[in-house]
Amino acid sequence: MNFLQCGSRRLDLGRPVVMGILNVTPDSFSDGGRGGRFLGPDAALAHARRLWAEGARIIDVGAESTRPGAAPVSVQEELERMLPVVERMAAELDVVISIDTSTPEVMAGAAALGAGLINDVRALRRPGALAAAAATGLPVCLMHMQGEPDTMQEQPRYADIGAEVEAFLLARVAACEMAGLPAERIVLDPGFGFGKTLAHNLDLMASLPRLAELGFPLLVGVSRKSMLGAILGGAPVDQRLHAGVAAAAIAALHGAKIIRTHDVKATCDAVAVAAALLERT
Ligand code: PT1
Repeated sequence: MNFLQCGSRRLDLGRPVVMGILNVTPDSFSDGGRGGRFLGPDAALAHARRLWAEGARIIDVGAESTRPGAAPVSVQEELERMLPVVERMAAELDVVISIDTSTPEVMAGAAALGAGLINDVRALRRPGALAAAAATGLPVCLMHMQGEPDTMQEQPRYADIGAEVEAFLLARVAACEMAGLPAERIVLDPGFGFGKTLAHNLDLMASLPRLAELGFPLLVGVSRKSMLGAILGGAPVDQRLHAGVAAAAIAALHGAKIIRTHDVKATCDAVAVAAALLERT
């Protein structure tokens, strides 16, 4: 039972795996806002090959930035950025293709071209998303977010973040089951940095073992995020590698099964240390 059937590809989650990030947005936060880095399918494919060679077993393709302050993109633009890249990846790489999208049309289109996992930071709350995701037959990652990306960091508030995130995620699991998307196809993600202060993110990291006990594979993404910059006393995005690797090891040790990162090689090594420890207990 320790695997996820991702379309034609089977993902073994007996030990934690690394998901590499492939942005096909012009404004990805981690390239310092220079933009345009992985826009076209050729450049995207070259980067995907590198993520795979470094050890990523899932590649998460995103055409809409969801970092704090990001503006929404049109459905048309998202489709035009995402679909050609998914099509080429499915033909040329033996990797699980995850699509980072909240858009029903993108879910349907990318699934038809060979995507293996739907990663939705809005946990299928957009109109039509539950039905579209269920119809693909693919597994989905349901993530917790308070608010929407453009304003979520303005006033995040929780009484008990661990309990609230758990209640939200379980409510989304119930909505999935009602829509014909069974629990065996569900991955959960507490959503680090999505409507959370540093203290909230740290409390959430400490609650990972409890979330893992719900019995769903947990996905964690902390790579290069501002929580790491804050811990380091204001480190800019290009100075957060080591903190991100440390946080990935801690998340894996606390039960995360999928670690989402820009820095695949270093994160694979960190996860291997956590996995070695986990196998002794
Ligand atoms: C994530 C995630 C994601 N993160 C999943 N998908 C992003 N499942 C995109 C900051 O504080 O954690 N899980 N898709 C990127 N989002 C952010 C959020 C980027 C916060 C940066 C920050 O700097």
